Amino acid sequence: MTIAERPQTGTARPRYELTRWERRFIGGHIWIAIVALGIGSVIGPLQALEYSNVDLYQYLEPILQSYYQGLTLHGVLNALVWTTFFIVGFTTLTTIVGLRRPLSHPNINLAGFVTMVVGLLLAAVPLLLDQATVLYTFYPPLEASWAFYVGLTLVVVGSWIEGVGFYLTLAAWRKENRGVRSPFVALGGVINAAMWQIATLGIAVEMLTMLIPWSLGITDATDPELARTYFWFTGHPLVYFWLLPAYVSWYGMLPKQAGGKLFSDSLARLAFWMFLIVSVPVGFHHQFVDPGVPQVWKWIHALLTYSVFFPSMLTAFTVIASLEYAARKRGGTGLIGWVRALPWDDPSVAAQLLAGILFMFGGIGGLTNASYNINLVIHNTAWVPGHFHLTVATAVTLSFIGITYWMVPMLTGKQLWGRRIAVAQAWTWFVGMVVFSNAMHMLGLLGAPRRTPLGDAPYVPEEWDGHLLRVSIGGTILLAAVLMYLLVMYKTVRGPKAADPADVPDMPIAESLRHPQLTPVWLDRFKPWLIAAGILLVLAYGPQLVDQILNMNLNAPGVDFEVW
Ligand code: HAS
Ligand code: CU
Repeated sequence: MTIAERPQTGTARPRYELTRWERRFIGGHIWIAIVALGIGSVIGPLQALEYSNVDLYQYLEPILQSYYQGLTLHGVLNALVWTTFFIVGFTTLTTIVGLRRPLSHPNINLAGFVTMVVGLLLAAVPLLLDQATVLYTFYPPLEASWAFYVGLTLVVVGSWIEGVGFYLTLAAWRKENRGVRSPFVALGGVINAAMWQIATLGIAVEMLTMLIPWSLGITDATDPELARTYFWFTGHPLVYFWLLPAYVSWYGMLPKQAGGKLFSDSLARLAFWMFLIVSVPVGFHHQFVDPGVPQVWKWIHALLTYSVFFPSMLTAFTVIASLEYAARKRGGTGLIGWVRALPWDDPSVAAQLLAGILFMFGGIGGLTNASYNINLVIHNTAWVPGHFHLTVATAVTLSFIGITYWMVPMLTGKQLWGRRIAVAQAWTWFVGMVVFSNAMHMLGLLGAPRRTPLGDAPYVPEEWDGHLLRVSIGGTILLAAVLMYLLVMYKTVRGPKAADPADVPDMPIAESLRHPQLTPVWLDRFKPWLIAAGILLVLAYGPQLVDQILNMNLNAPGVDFEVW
């Protein structure tokens, strides 16, 4: 048998049956994620309505003290909790089913999960008590209770521990399958876990050496500039930590769901390795206006940001080629007409296609942000939330929602409830986000600041009016989309078990057009990429970081929003 005739690793049938423990363990992550998304997203429209002077916060006073407490909960629950718990749960699934073997050290993964949950509970207390109203970036000198910092640190540490569980499982698989290329769906998640461990070193140092001692009163002032540098060391790659699981699905699953194959296994891997190398050393593109960072480092990071743009361009090309292949197989024709032949009636596919379409615009906005001189126009304006609602809140979140449309039925042994409502849910999200994010981008260009309840601000120029209203309308449409999603999930989980096990979806795994065994071996090895990542990181961050540490100025006392 030639290589090309061998069944592709990870795609072979029969279905890989998860144990009851595995289903419950993964399900635990996903359940927490969806609850966080549910609460976090319902708060979003409160902010959007504030833009047209509809103040619902006044009715929520005993629960939410202020716009900023709501904004903090919205950002933390959606951007940090929903994403992290979903990603770790999903990666557990792709590791197990992708490799067709159990976790090699399930107790390590369990310990990681428990640590994440303890951290979440600890952070939730001050968040709810209005003692951590510091927004999701928690920039000092805004100061939160120590429990918030310790809690978030534990969530990150827990995700590291689970990451170790993934490497050990992949290593065990490799030992059992010498010479065989690792299945892409499993490898992608493990590369993301490795990238995350490098990336979160920044926030770990920030927490341990600055924020935790400061919030405990061990030091009485802090250095906001150094804290920002540590934060963005992690904060930028954080966005790719969110994005890469969606890419695992777009490359490794969506082509199969659409009825086709992955156009190129090699390009998929190359994109992931590039993310491992260039995701981290670009953080200064969030600090273009920071006075404490010299211009030369800002230029270097601006240039490196263009290089991290590249693997997403590779992705656009490869994923769209895979989709075109699928659509033409289904009888689609025409230069663009083939798009209609994709299975738009499958909610999981529709959600991910719509997520991808909006990501094209989010990506263009990203390039705008990264351009040092143009960034000065949009920085700290409503443009920025416009950008990240296309990226994390659509490309990522709507893709994850699409994934849950097969994953939750798979984990619970049930059929998806309300397929048509789920399709409508994806479209509602899409429409709501088009209205919302376009208005936010426009407001940003007109100079409207971000993180500000604009409706009742004394200085609102007339030309903002229509856009402010569109923000509120978009937010309300999004609220409908969130509620539809929660309804579909609730009804699915509460529904009866599928009578025929064949009706329960399996994890879709796309075959590659060209056998993965023909993928060059250097695209299947961690070592060279990890070394390259380390070297680039030291070159791009080392000197400036050392300079800021040596010149540390602990001179900013803490403030909270009450004082503001
Ligand atoms: Fe960003 C600010 C630059 C991507 C998230 N970004 C943010 C913030 C967040 C965020 C949360 O350089 C705000 C942080 C804060 O609170 O201050 N961003 C970029 C660049 C990219 C980028 C260059 N961002 C993301 C992603 C995010 C995200 C992804 C979340 C997941 N961003 C910036 C900069 C700032 C910034 C500056 C600072 C702004 C400031 O001044 O504060 C690139 O990685 C984007 C590359 C993307 C593409 C698009 C490729 C298209 C694809 C779609 C294919 C289509 C399909 C569908 C599959 C090149 C892959 C086909 C469908 C059919 C029907 C056929
Ligand atoms: Cu960034």
